[in-house]
Amino acid sequence: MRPLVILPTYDERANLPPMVERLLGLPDLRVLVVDDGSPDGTGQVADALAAADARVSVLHRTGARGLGLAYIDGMKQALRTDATHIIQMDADQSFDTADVPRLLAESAHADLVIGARYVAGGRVENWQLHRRLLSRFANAYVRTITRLPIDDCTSGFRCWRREALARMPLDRIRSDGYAFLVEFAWEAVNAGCSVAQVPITFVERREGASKLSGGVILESVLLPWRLAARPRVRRARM
Ligand SMILES: Nc1nc2c(ncn2[C@@H]2O[C@H](COP(=O)(O)OP(=O)(O)OP(=O)(O)O)[C@@H](O)[C@H]2O)c(=O)[nH]1
Ligand SMILES: [Mg+2]
Repeated sequence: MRPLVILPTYDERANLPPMVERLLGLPDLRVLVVDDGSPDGTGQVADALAAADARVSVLHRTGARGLGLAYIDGMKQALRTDATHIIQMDADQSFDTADVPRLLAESAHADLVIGARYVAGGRVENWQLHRRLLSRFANAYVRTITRLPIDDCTSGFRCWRREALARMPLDRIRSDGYAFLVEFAWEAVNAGCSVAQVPITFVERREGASKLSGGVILESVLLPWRLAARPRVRRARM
């Protein structure tokens, strides 16, 4: 098993070093940081981490920034390596690196494994009531409109089997932020990927600022309707 963790970063200079250090404590794991020219110098912090350890590499993006664009470029780069599993994870320490082995173990049974808050055993800590309600509502809203059979489709903690990710239409996924996560999950189900969820505990970030904006929310409100109207392919299961 040769897992690679993609960490998208925008102004995460305080969060990145401790996250990378913990990830490198896990066996056989490599890290790809995808930075979008963070004004706070996270890109240089990432370069220093890469210079200190060959298991870390950095993709410096230029041009339009965005979580979705960063992930697409990071995934393409990951697929050019010999990684067997590709893991998506926020770089803000909201997810516990100690859960990575649990997602990897479950990926023996599923093409896509989601670290999920809204399943039995899953938890959210330190989130203000309005963020909790927004996130729960968003998931119920998406499920109702798109019939996506996933309890936590806005979680940014996911593990892909390489073969499954390689078959995803990466250039077709255009949305950003939470909408990107929803659209990607929808495309995975539509492509016949098997999806599993493992319960995780999510902790609100302690360092740095959220990038959640009105635009991100509006895009997420509209996306499920676009997905509901999108033709379903229903290919054979992978
Ligand atoms: N490369 C890149 N990374 C981004 C961009 N926007 C957000 N990120 C990263 O994506 C991850 C999730 O972003 P957050 O700001 O934590 O968004 P969130 O989790 O929805 O918001 P919080 O609940 O406040 O944490 C973090 O690692 C961010 O640094 C971007 O435009 N480019
Ligand atoms: Mg976050």
